[in-house]
Amino acid sequence: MTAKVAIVMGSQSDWPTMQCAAAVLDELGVAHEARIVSAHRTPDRLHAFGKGAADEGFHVIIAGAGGAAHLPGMIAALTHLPVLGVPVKSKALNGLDSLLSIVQMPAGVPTGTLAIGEAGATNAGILAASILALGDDALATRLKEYRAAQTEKVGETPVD
Ligand code: RP5
Repeated sequence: MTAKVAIVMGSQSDWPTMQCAAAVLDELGVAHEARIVSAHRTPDRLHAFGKGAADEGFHVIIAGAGGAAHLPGMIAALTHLPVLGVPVKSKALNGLDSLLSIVQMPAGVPTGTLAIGEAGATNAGILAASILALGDDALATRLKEYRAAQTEKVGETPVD
């Protein structure tokens, strides 16, 4: 299966967070590919990835970074594909820096911005699947089943 979702991250240290996106995509049966692309340490790789992502066959890009998190925005500057940004929790500021770096894009170059950390990575995976499901009925069915199973797990009363 050709990967339609790219999961890119600024550093190896982002992988434990970004694995949550990979995990939910696996659960939904969506092929994906993960790469390390640093806006600051590998700017040429960033440029090549952003310019070439559509030609590589990707339809959605999930980009996670922490601190001065320029990766999602720079990728969005280089491609027309939807970019979902995941603010990775930083050591110094707990990810607030990452969130603000990703969310405040100038008009005309959007990044969809998710929550800080693992919840954001999981939701980026689900959102990527939702986007692909617009043109994939079987995936839409799996997504509805995933949501129904999640609802099913919520008890009506708390247990000790
Ligand atoms: C960012 O700097 C990365 O996305 C990562 O979240 C953060 C720290 O990177 P390392 O110093 O752990 O490689 O570019």
